Amino acid sequence: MSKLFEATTFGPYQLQNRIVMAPLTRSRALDGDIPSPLAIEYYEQRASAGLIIAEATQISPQGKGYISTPGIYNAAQVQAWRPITSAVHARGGRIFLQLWHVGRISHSSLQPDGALPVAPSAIAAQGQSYTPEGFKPLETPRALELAELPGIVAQYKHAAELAKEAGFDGVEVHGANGYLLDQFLRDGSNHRTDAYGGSIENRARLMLEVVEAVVSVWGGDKVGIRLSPLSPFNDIKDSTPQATFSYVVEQLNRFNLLYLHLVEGATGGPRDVDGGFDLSELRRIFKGLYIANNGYDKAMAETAVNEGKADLVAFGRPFISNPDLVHRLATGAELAALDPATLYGGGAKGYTDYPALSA
Ligand code: 8OZ
Repeated sequence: MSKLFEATTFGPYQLQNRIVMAPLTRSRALDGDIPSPLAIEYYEQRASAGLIIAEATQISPQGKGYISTPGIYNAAQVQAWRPITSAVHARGGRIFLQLWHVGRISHSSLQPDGALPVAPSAIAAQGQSYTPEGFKPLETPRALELAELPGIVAQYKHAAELAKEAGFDGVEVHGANGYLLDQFLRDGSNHRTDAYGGSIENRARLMLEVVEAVVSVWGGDKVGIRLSPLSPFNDIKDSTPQATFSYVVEQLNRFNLLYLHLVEGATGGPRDVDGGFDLSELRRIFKGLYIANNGYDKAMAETAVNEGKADLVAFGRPFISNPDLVHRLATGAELAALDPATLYGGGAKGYTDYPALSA
């Protein structure tokens, strides 16, 4: 057997294997951004992953951008997350929570008091928002005031504290896929002229302050970050991605983070995207563990781990339709196809009813 299936040390934890369940938005949360009770069984079924990174979870009502995504900003949400983390632990698994603020990838119909979504600058992303009234174009967001930024950092810190109360083993800062922290980082979406815009140092400031705040709650050895340097997802653009991301990753070393998790291509799309970008440079700079993601199959994952190109490999979509993905990969069993119609929203169908082979 290859290293992929062997137990491994992960900061203070021992994982069953090097296979990670990637964070996956499934849009089954209840009113009040309460995780669905179905999520207990859903995550429990997938607990043979070495690590589960639970779905992107908004740190505040303002951080929400899609219907039926869960939150981690109040006591009712903590109560609903607890049986989820317990169920995973009872199966010998580990589970982190992904902390999320969507920034401009939202719509006033999803925001408190119908306010505009917030962002570094009043620049709309091209795209659609799935609102309670169906698809609508993304709106031009309101640029956050300088005086509001400490409040954003405080939202992340509060969410990190609640994630601890909810029994998670750690947290992942969602710095990827064109959401708020990525919007600040990139010069396509950040035209600010204050200390949070302009130079790469300034554009990276909010992300680094957020990481510092989250690390103050958890310690660096229980915090990871996800970045997507090559992904055009959510209309994100940067004129100098190599310089931007090399700087950020070098600065992240200050916090002795547990891991860096990269989407190695277009989110949910091809690995092979143009950009003249050398991802291995980021690997070289970063001092913690590396989780590789995007379009891996068994052979690619084994090669990456055996050659030391990745410490762990995160699988997304294959985990949706294969709750026992680790077993299937280990034995070479066929993988079940997923039903795109039940990806987002609804109930148990396409969520907890994909069978394991051994069932
Ligand atoms: C797909 C649909 C909705 C959200 C991400 C949280 O890209 C997401 C997401 C993906 O990180």
